[in-house]
Amino acid sequence: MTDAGGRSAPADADWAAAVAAVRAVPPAGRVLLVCHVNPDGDALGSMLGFALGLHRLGLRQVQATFPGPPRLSEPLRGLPGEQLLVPAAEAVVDPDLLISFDAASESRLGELADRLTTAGSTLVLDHHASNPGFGAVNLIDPRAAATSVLVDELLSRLGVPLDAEIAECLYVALTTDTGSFRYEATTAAVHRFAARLLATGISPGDISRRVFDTRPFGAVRLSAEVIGRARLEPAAADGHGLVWTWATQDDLARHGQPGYVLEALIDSVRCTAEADVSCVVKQTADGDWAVSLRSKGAVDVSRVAVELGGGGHRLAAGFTGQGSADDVVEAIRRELAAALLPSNGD
Ligand SMILES: [Mn+2]
Repeated sequence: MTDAGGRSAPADADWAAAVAAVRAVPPAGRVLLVCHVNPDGDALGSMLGFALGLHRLGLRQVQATFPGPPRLSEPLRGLPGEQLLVPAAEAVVDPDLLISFDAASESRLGELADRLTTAGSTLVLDHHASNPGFGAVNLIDPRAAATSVLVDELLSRLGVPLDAEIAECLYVALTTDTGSFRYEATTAAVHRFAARLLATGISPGDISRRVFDTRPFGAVRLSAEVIGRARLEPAAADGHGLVWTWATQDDLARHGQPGYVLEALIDSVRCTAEADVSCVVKQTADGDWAVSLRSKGAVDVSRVAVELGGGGHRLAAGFTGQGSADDVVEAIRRELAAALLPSNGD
């Protein structure tokens, strides 16, 4: 099974070019690591894990950053390498090398995208099939379960051994993007990678509890309210079904919660047996809607998201919507029929 886009795994020449790009940075050279806006576990963990790897190689001028406010959601705080993070406004303008992690397009780098033209060289590590390859060197593998899989390979080719600090970053990245080893990209190779990470001595129970299973009580109450208003439309998507719900800034304010607590809601909503497609529409601070889409295989939700200005993977995608929550869902309904995937054997 492959994602749309037709891009294949990096060739040996790409890996060699990436190794050469890193090796070309002198010890006093400046390296800027960037990841996508609102970093998730894969973006942040991949970036910080690689930042630590560069330190192990003797590079001292390493900055890591992401666009927007320099704030991490509570569950992602405290990762090893966090001390290398700087606010976007303080990121070096003309680094010798810029490396982008988990960002499917230049636009996902926000105000940091201009560094792609001012950096001496650029390297892109990603696993989104829709990535156009916006770096001078591109390591993009749509079949990789997480960007951290590519980070692991590049560190290995650079001769940087995994240690517990790097492993913690990469483990957070891997478990985030595989839904703790539940999604279809969870191959035997993913488990072998996880085994090598665990062999460094990291504690998966502690990490998972901190990253995935710790929320304020207000967030639990908020979840109940938002899930309680979910709607099921069995006829949508040509009878494959749609389940959706929405959350507003007022919901967050009433329960005193930050926006990140809404991220995990899609995992509860997508449990619905009667719907192939699930959707959570979240009002952002500037009045738009951040939309999360999931499919169980009948629909290519990345196609829906791309049509509506976003992107993602076949079974998990997102976009930014305008108007009312109803307007956003109506736009999704219209795109669903055109995004049906061929059924397997029935
Ligand atoms: Mn990712």
